Amino acid sequence: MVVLILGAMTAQNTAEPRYAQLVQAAAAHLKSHPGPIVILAHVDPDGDALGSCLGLQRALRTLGKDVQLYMQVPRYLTFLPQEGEVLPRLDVWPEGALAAVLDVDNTDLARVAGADLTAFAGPVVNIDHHGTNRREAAVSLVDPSQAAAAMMIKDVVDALGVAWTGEIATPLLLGTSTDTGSFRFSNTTPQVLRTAADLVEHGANLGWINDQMARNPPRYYALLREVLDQMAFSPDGLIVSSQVNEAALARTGSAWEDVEAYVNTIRNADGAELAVMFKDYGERVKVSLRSRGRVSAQNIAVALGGGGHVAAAGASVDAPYAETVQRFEAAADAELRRAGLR
Ligand SMILES: [Mn+2]
Repeated sequence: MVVLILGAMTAQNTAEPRYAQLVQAAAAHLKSHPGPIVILAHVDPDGDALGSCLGLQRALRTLGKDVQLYMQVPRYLTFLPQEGEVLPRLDVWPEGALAAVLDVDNTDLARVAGADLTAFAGPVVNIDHHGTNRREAAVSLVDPSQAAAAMMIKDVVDALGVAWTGEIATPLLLGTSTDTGSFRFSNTTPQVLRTAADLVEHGANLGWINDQMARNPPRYYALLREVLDQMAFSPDGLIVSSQVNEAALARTGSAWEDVEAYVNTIRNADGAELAVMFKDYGERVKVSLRSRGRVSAQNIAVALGGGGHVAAAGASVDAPYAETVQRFEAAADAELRRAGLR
């Protein structure tokens, strides 16, 4: 009994300094680097990617550092950076640069956006929370137990000794919030809430973040009306579906990227284990799948020639709408039977 407790304590005591040491090493590398610092994240950047990059850039700039951040900011996050803070793409690496690669697995260089990292021979500081990260950078601050990369940047900013401002804390709170589903997902650990509390204490504006994130243009509601009009349940209520086609986009002034949000909206329907959105391009149909966890969206997507995760997956089917629906229903029925729900 005593041995077990001591063993647990020892494991904890050796794990904690390791993370703290890596935070210090990352901060020391960034602080002592004499040349420009280029900050990059992953393709299709999310709130954690942008929030982490912006928080680190602002912190390093208060130290007088030459920092450049390259990213294609998605439309729904354009409220966060100031004008000129984020540049679209780096073409030529500046002399003596250091690359800070955030929220992206450094082993998958193709997933690094904003610049060609394969053409870069300088030092890389990688700060990330993906379990597949092989820690191959000059400094790899990697901790898969962290819910958001932004939480790790918060620790690095503390280690840099930068005086906290709301401008630094707010993007880090946004990253922590978006990677935890606004503090609703099961990864919302006590540490997440402590980090968030610290950031609010440092001046982060949670109300402003939520207000900005909740802003929908009029076309969102116009397309929502179309989505709800097409919303349907399978006879047993286990599958909820909707569909959008080119005509619906034209009627509402929407683009295909605007359709992404709605599969999560219909997924909230009580009793439905699976939500599916059909994006009807005419000659082919994109199928977006969301599961509440009992059925595998991935299995259905794979059966349709696509892929993804258990909770979220998708496929592009080279067939007209009616045929795609038939194929989907066969694949979904097989998966619901496998899961013991039919
Ligand atoms: Mn992340």
